[in-house]
Amino acid sequence: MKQKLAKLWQRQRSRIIALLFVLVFGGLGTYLLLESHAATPSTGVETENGTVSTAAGTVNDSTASGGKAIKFGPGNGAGNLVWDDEFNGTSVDTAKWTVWDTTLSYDAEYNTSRPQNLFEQNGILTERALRESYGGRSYTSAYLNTIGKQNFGVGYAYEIRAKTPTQPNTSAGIWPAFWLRSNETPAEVDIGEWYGTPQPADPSNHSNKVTITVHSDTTGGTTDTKDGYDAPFDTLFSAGAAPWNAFHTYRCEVASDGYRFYIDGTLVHSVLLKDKPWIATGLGGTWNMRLNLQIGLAGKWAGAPDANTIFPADFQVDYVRIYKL
Ligand SMILES: [Ca+2]
Repeated sequence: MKQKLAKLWQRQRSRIIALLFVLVFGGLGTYLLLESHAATPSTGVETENGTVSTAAGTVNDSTASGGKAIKFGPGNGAGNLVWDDEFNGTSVDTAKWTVWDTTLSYDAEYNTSRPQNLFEQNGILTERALRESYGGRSYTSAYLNTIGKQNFGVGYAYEIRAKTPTQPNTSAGIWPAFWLRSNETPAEVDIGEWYGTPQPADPSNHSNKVTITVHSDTTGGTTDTKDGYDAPFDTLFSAGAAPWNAFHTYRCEVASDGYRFYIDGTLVHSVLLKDKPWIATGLGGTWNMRLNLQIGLAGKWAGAPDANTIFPADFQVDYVRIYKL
């Protein structure tokens, strides 16, 4: 038997090695394929590291997301890309965004389009909040919206990849947000809001969390019904990849049965029609996007900056993308 095996080995050595190679690496390849191709992304979509991907696969996002590989699949890259801004230019694309030069009644900053407050560089859009006297306000910042320039409805996913400035103890009053406002109804969907140090006006303490909220009515009346969820930083992100240190993806899928929220491809919250029938109004409409870095007012939501708040505070955005589901 031993001799037969030895002869077989001598005659067929190369074939046996080749067979073993196919078994081991073929199996591994199939495993990786199944593991990483939960859904096929659009081809030609820019990957997380800024190069163009023409094939489905796992994106190694080692520099930006604390070493975690990000998988394509539901909640991260699923669907067909129908609208995007990768921020590869040198100024904001005003065909896609309106840049407000204005104050707003519910926050403390003057929003400007000046390069001090808003710039695009190396594929990143930066909204920069400053502590300075300007137009009667003590702070300046930036506010982008897509009103009248993009109006998708149900059946789309809205995704941002961003680094947010709020962090413990040094960001009171800093309030970046990526959100949707209905074009037809008073409904609002906050895909992500990030609050600084807790303020007296915020007894539930939204700091150190990603705050996700669906509102029925944010016109300022008392009729607002809302569903909120605070996703805590410490359970979402590893210590080296806190949201002020690393880019992460935040996504909302607006489907006919409700809203699903994902962070770095993981489903963290759902607000579904079967549980919350009041969301029907918003789901019947279309949406514009808001991308802004507000500064809170004393005694009001988000609160005001204090002596420890670090300026400039930068809200950095790698991309905003809309996918058809
Ligand atoms: Ca980019």
